[in-house]
This record gives sequence, structure tokens and C-alpha cells, in this order.
Amino acid sequence: MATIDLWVKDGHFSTPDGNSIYFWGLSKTAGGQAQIPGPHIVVRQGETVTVNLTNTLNSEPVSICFPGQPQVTVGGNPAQPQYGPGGSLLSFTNHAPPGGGTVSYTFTPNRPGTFVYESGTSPQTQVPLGLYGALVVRPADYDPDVASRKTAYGAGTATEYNREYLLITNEVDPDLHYAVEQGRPYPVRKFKPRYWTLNGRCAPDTMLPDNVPYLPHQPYGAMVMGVPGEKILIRMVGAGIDNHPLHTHGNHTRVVGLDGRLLRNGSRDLSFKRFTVLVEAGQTYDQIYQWFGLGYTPENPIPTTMPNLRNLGIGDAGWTMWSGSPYLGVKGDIPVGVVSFNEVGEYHLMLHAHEEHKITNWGEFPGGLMTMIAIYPSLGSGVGTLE
Ligand SMILES: [Cu+2]
Repeated sequence: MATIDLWVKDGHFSTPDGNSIYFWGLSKTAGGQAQIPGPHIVVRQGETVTVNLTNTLNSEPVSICFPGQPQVTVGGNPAQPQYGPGGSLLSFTNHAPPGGGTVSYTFTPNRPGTFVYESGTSPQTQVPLGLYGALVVRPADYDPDVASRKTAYGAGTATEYNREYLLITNEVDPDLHYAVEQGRPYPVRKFKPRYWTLNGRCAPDTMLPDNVPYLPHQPYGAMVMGVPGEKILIRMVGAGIDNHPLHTHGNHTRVVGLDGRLLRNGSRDLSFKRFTVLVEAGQTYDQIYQWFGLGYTPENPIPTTMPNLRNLGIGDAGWTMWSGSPYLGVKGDIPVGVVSFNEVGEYHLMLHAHEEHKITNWGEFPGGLMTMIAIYPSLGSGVGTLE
């Protein structure tokens, strides 16, 4: 039995170009700060989940929908749409009224996978304002201490992994946020994002650690870290209203799950490799990424061939993230003109949106839907875990 308490609050989040933008988000505690995305909800298949929502906003009701979850109940009855006095639709599901109202949702996930959760009240504004998050359902036989049972979809489904990461996309039109802050109308048809976020952050903030004190409303980093050969499970969630082609450098990913469904039909493996995954609005993609680049193995790190420069650097010459070494683990001399370098012999491989206006912050490159995959010679077991 898992109980999750969430408080709807407002606040201002930061963008790397110095902007401070009003938003609505969820807090884990009554006295805590709103965050975007909402807290990760990580539960187990077959476990009864209760989500208690308290709405501290004074302006409008708020609700949470759990797409993909069967038989969500409120007060023992099936959750159902809420209508206003004139019969107009207020919420797709039971809501918490403004001014401290509450609602309690209960459901029992019947299958593992990655799911979105999001506001079901005026979702065209409440979701972009920040009322969204991710729900991860672990398989019933999940055991992080047994390799064959540390899986996304259960033992025997070929979804074992060593580390896992959640990457949640969204878009920000500052005009919407400002209009809500000022209590003014906002024509939704004029929606024009200026920022694109991974885990509520725009690059380069995506590469900062979790819980940095100067991003109090954006606790989740989006840096993917692993060591050569490891299976890195990347759970991508399209929480916004736009579709984003995201791709990894260094290697393709293997898509093993789509919308919380294992890509397998009986014994037939339906997983597939992708250079770029189109994360569509409301979709989730579970992918396994492995990096064996350049013939590297932990036993024999040399000799190897220099990688293509575009798999190493960002921007012009002088901005390479090459350590000066053609292989992991040993550092060499930094070439003339190189002004930045990595610290422990790791490789940085970009992960970004292939629609390139989305890797900007209000028109300035680099930014937006971009982060790095960092492949280290070695890494502690606590990195790449989801709580
Ligand atoms: Cu690229």
C-alpha cells in the first residue's frame, strides 16, 4: 500500500537565461515548495495506491488523471467527470476545490510500465503550467538486488537494466504563465513555446545534479550516467502537448516499452532500435541504451580509434568535451585551443531534440531539450536509481 500526499501550490521557476516564470506545481509536503515536474511516483504492480490531493490555489479546482490505470476510485466510487451549473465540463475526473479542498484517488496498477499523470481540469492550461508528473510501476517480481529481476517489465522479458532515468518533456509559453499570474485571459490558440524542458529544466540546467539549492522548484536533473556496456533504462515521458523527436549520440536505443506496454507478443520480441524516438504528447517510451563505443571494454581500454568529433563536442572547436584521451579512464594532454574538458576521463554524448529550435532558450542556443549521457570509467551503484 502506497500513500502519496500532494499539495497544489504556485511559485516561480528559473530558466538558464535568467528568467523567472510563474507556475503551478505539486509539493510533497504541506509546508514544502511546489515543484515541476510533480514528484515521481514509484510503486509496484498489484500494490494499492492512494493519492491525496490538496488544492491550495484560490482560483480554480485541480484534479489528477492517471492514464493507463484501471478503476480509479474516489470515496469508493468510480472516478468520474465533474460538471458545472450549466452542464459545462469542469474536470475529466473528481477534483479538489480551490481554497484548500481535497480529493483522494485510489487505484491498483495491474501492469508494470511508465505512465504520465497530469491535471484533468482545464488541462490545456493546467498541464503546461506545471501540473504533471510520471508514475513508474515496477513489475510484481521486481528485486533490485537480483540481476534477472531488476527489470522494467518482469523476469524473462529481456528488460534487465543496471541504471534508470526518467526524462519528462514539456513546453513553456511565458505568455500563458504571465497571464495566469496576472489573472488575465489567455487565448490558447496563441500558444507559442519559448522554452522546452526536460524534467522541468532547460539546458544547460538539465545537466546539474538533483536538488541543487538554487533551483528549489526544479529538483530533478536530467543527466544520464553509466559505465561502458551497462544497460541504461531511459524512460521518456511526453507530458506536454507537442511531439519531440529525441535522440541519443553514441548509440541507438532499443525501445522495449511503449505507453506502459512491453513490446513483446508471447515469445516474439517486438522491441526495436531507434536513432531518434518521437516522444508524442501523452506517450511514454521505455528504452535501453548501451555504450560500447570505440571497442572499449573495461578489460582492455586500448587501442581504439578516435570517435567522430560530432559525437564528442558541442559548438565550434574549442568547445569539445574530449578529455584529451582516446579511451576512458586515462587522461592525456589537452589539444591546443581546447578550453573545456571533462574531469575523470568520461565521455559526454549528447541527448537532444532533433527539432533544433527546441534546443534553445527563447532563441538562444544551446538550451531547451538537451542533456548529456556521461559514460564513466566507473560509477557508484547509487547513481541512476529512482525513488
Ligand atoms: Cu544530435
